[in-house]
Amino acid sequence: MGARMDMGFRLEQPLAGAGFGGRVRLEGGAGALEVVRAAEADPAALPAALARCNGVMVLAGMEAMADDPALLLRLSRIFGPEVENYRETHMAANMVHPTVPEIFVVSNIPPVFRQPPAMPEPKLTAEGRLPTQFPHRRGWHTDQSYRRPPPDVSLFLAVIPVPQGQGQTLFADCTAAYEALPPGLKAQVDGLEGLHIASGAGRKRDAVLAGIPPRDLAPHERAVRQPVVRVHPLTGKRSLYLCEYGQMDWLEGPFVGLEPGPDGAGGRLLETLMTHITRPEFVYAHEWTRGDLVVWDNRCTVHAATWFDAAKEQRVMWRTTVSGNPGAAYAGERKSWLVA
Ligand SMILES: O=C(O)CCC(=O)C(=O)O
Ligand SMILES: [Fe+2]
Repeated sequence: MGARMDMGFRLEQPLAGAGFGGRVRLEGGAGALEVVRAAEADPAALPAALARCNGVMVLAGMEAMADDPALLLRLSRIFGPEVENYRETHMAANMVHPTVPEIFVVSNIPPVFRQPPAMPEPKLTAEGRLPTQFPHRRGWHTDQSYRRPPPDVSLFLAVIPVPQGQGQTLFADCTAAYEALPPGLKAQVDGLEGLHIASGAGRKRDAVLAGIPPRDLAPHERAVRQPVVRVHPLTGKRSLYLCEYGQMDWLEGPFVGLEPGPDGAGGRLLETLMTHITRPEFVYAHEWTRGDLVVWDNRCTVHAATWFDAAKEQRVMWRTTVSGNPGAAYAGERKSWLVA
């Protein structure tokens, strides 16, 4: 289905092979500069399109951003008032773009050297497909959910993608997943809070299972409570807000008030919910082409990276993170993650 929007943007929904998401094109086949200018002339258009397609939007043909990274920054500002400056937030310097500190570089080559996730075991599903459902697929998360307030939107540009068939990014629609919950589970998650924490804090599931003694955490590193059901500030829709093994507190959580730990009732509930969220009908797998820009809404989707052959292939992706409109649940809060 195609729908004409203002300023010559056209939104085609849903994304190929998925039940949600959309592709946005500027009529006339123009490149990144024209897209940025059109977006700035009508700043509500692209955020409205993102909301309309439940939080994942693809803009192809943005390769000019790789030569002019300021264009990515300008487009990011359309999605919210604050674009994170990774130098100011003390991200390791090798992961930050040298001249545009709002760009976080996800890459397996120098100076970043970030390795892809492991290949799932087994490599394919019983039907011979790319595994996407948790727990066969691991690594599902929403960006920086260990912060209060958490960020709203991420933009991810393929500067140097790997060949298709590997290095995909997977997305799941947490709004549709919430709506499809059986009534009993829906009642159980309403009002429930998750305990989110960065994986480096030593409380991910693997660390707890391995019996690694917990270390003392500074206030800005501690787990934060997040509502399991969030209300989107633009659409009013409810969606599930959760991560799995790497970004929840598996020592004291993953849920407030439920039996903690990997074998507790809370852990079992989290596994049930993540398995539900990542059911095939809620998932989209993006195969990257150079110049693709994918915009996702961290308030109502989760995503996961996939394996690629890092011994053979080079992958360079640029991410920006936009915040400032987390919704009424966070009104007036100071940032939990700033060093006091
Ligand atoms: O590398 C990918 O495909 C996804 C990386 C990711 O999760 C992120 O940058 O937020
Ligand atoms: Fe991410």
